[in-house]
Amino acid sequence: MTENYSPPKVWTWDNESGGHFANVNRPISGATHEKELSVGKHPLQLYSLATPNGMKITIMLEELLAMGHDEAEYDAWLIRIGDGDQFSSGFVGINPNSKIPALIDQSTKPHTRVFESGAILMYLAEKFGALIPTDHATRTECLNWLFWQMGSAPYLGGGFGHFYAYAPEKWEYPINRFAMEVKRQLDVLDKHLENNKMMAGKEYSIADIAIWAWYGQLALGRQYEAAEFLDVKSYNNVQEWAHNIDARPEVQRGRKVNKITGDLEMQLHERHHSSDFETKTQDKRHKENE
Ligand SMILES: N[C@@H](CCC(=O)N[C@@H](CS)C(=O)NCC(=O)O)C(=O)O
Repeated sequence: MTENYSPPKVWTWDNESGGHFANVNRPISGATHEKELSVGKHPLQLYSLATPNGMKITIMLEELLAMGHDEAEYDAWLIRIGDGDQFSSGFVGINPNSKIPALIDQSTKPHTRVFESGAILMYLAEKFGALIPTDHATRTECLNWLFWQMGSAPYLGGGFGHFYAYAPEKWEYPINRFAMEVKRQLDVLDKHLENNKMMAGKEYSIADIAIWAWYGQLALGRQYEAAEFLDVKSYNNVQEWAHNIDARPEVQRGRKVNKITGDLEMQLHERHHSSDFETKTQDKRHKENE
């Protein structure tokens, strides 16, 4: 970024703009290469990576399975977005927007494709009649917060996270602007959670799963190494809610699926069977290869 930049009349694509993800970002959509997606035997086929958006879905699926919904059995295939897997012809066929997560439900005829993490959470909640309140008023409150998350997190990830952690240099203006907004959002959550145990009231729901994946993890110090900068510990109600959700075994399992960074015992690159958590995390794989 140059000082005193004045935009040209017509924007043109500068391949060398720098920063994380510059190699996969393009101003055009569509496939860059022909490649079919792998398909497993379970009803649900998930194509994803354990980013906050990806982990919402694996947490939801682990919650559904723990409740006894066997039809929520899933194969989780790894999409390495840093390598451009989201631009394969197969992936673009199920999500023309080339972003993880994307899901195929093979139990319907014809198969159903679902993309956008909020839409996937709603699809699964409605399909199984779980983790979404049934009375209209509480359901509406759940959807208020689910859509709040979908609209708000781009300021956290694409705004604050990008400029604080990923941009080629630290620029004060965007960091200030997005830090202010993220702190305002944390305050919105903190005030709501003062009088509500969970986002939609008393019961844990898809709104909690969606918001926890972004803001809960931020509060727990797992995002952008920004815990001190944003003083996340000062949001006491968010802290309590985030720790409560983090303690759920289903959340702990869901966090591991399609994870390719961090501690080896937390990384389950692909999940095809519930026993994979015991036998196929990367620490076990490394031991096998020793
Ligand atoms: N609104 C979408 C956002 C999905 C999204 O941004 N996914 C990112 C990873 S968290 C991605 O796939 N990025 C790849 C790319 O931009 O090429 C959702 O919630 O599903």
